Amino acid sequence: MLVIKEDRTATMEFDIEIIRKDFPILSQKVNGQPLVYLDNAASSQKPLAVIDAISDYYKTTHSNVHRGVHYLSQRATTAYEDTREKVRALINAKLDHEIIFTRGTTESINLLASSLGKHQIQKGDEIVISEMEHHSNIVPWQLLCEETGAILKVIPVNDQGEITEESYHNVINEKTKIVAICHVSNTLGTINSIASIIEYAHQFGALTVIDGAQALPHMTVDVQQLNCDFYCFSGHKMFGPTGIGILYGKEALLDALPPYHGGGNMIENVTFEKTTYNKLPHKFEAGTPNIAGGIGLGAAIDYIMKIGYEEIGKYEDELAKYGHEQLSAIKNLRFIGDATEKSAVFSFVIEGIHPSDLGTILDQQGIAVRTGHHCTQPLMDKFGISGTVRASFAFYNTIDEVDRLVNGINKAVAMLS
Ligand code: 7TS
Repeated sequence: MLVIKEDRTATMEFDIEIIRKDFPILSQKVNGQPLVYLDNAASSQKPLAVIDAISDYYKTTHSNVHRGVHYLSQRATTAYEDTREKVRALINAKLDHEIIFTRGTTESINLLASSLGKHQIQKGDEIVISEMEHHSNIVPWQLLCEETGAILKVIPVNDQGEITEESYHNVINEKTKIVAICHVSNTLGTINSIASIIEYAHQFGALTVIDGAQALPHMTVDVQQLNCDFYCFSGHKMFGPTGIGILYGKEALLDALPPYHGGGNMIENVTFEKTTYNKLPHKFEAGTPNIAGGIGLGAAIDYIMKIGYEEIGKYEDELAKYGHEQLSAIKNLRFIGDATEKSAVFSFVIEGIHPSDLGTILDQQGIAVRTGHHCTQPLMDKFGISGTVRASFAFYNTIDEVDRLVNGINKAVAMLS
């Protein structure tokens, strides 16, 4: 039953059959079997509401934004800017212009590394990341270190795939200028205690950059409560389109940063002698943006809010609990990452079986998992493996699909052993 409350929060008695009908891609067969899509950490599927919003935009509204006086341009601008407000409300930012549209988490972090680098980082400064970061929260900081002579410091994770307070405190000191950490690990599923990580970083005057790519699809994020300086995420992992993402930053910090890309829309006035820049958020949004992507992201946010994070969380917790129990019963299966606070992501290896062989046989049964290093090669090195099989769940997955996965693995093991 659907009950839309006025404040658009928790609204639906979670009916998985109704929800699955919203995602047309899920009802197809793959290799003769009903698709089981368990690659949500790489990218999640899109509800009709998102697909229709993009299609309707191109059918009725398309025009370039921000520049036109004519009807379509104003309509497109309004629709695009509505999403900025929806994102602000979603993450409880104070101001609309603290929300910068980017292409995704990767671009958001590169923007920061570039602009902070020009502005605030000097030789000998320290930038702290963790061992569980995605390559997109490693390489931009390495590039910055190469350019400036800053030093990259890494917080190790323990055998369960957690950052302990002690290991974190050991790498922070007065030289730390930036702490860049994921909210939720894409490989381990670990949910980091970012509120206390942020609080401790601030005691040393360091800026905090949170990679929230794997958080927004599953849980409420409140940037004011977290008190993070910057927070980054991608639309396509939260049921929205590819090619659109968000950089949130505190107003004063964004104001102080130099622009990232130069071009149209980001300027106030241009002469050959000197250019002055537009105000926030446009200063960081050069060129024609991904308008349809922005509008699609707005529809994805509406969709998430219609179900409510509370309902999503409760349902995914059940999936995770059942998945953990069932996978644990498979002989010779070893979880990579078994944190106490964990999302519905299972990375594992099975003794004597190569992850890609297992993934291929699962695919033959219509089950989509990801195999490999998941863009976390240093983490694979820490665990002494080259890759894992990763099954990552979303709220449209079912208990039945956990069973299909477990049966599929057992079948693969019988074939490969
Ligand atoms: N940070 C985390 C924690 C991620 O999981 C990813 C993508 C990114 C950053 C980069 O996001 P993008 O949208 O800019 O590409 N993670 C994955 C994954 O786990 N498998 O494929 C992409």
